[in-house]
Amino acid sequence: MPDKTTQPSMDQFIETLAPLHIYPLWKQEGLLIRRPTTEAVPYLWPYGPVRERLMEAGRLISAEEAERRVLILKNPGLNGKPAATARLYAGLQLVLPHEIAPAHYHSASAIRFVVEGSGAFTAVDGERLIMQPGDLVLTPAWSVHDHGNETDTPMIWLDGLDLPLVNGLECSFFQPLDTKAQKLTRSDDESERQYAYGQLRPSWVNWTKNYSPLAKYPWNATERILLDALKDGVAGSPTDGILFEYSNPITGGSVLPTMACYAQLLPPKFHSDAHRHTTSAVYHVVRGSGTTIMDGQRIEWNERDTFALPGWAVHEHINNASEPAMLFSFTDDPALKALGFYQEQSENKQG
Ligand code: 1HN
Repeated sequence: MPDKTTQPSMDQFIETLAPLHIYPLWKQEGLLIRRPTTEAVPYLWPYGPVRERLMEAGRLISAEEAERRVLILKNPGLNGKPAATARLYAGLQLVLPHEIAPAHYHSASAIRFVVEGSGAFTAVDGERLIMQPGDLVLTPAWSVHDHGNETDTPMIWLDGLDLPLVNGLECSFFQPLDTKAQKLTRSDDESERQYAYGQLRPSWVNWTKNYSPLAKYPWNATERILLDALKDGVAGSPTDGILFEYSNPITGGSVLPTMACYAQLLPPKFHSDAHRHTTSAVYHVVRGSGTTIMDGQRIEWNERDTFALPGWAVHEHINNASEPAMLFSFTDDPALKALGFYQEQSENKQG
């Protein structure tokens, strides 16, 4: 038996550890957590007031001066961190007529979902992608990209990046180019003509990159697929309705290694089952209006609003209208799935 009189107390013992930067595991809190917890909260950014501030920013600073004229959608639970969920960044970007946003590249991956305007472009690795509302544009990790608007109308899109994840992993690199606009090496929308229809693959290309070779997913094709499924009366998924994933035409998998994108149609009078998954998501309302209940909180959404679904939050979607509703979303599914951290659970309805 140890001699209690000469034995130091536990508190005294722990005090002696600090100078050595060691600590007893049996006293450590918050290390092994029973289930996912997040500081992020369910939250909606209504389009009207955000758009108003974005246009005001347009009067205060040029796209070139700002490099990117963006209002970041900051989740109010994340203490000012530039993130919509713990692992996803979102922002709304404005490019006014005859502006450019200069070329750069980074190790973070990005997606753009066009909200308004018509005909401005993003150039990605030598290819200009001419953008229309609802188009999805990829700027994968390390790809050189710049934006330009040679039209007479403002262009606004939603940016989605994996930056909180990349920064959390301490793997961020960023490099501006010496020239403002990159050299174009391909025809405008070339990848769309080669890949967007999904039935044929250019035989001369040996695509080995870990992201989709299709840089732009045009809305007209996406919308047709959603509406045809509705017309066909497909049931879709009980938790998500008619949900399609934007896919890499080479692998059939996600468009980017860290983020997946989805187009979703909620049929009229649809009330989904509730579920939760470890992945977090940012939703953007393309058409219609409805309600998403997240951890018991009802979020009412309308066209062009954006909302955040924190990881592991129980959620269900409701469309009470007589018209279909359409949602775009991006998530961190592929990152979590690659690491074996994807978990899903069905739950009882909350409302
Ligand atoms: C970025 O490169 C863009 O290229 C937009 O439009 C937003 C936010 C953080 C880091 C890089 C863009 C960004 C970004």
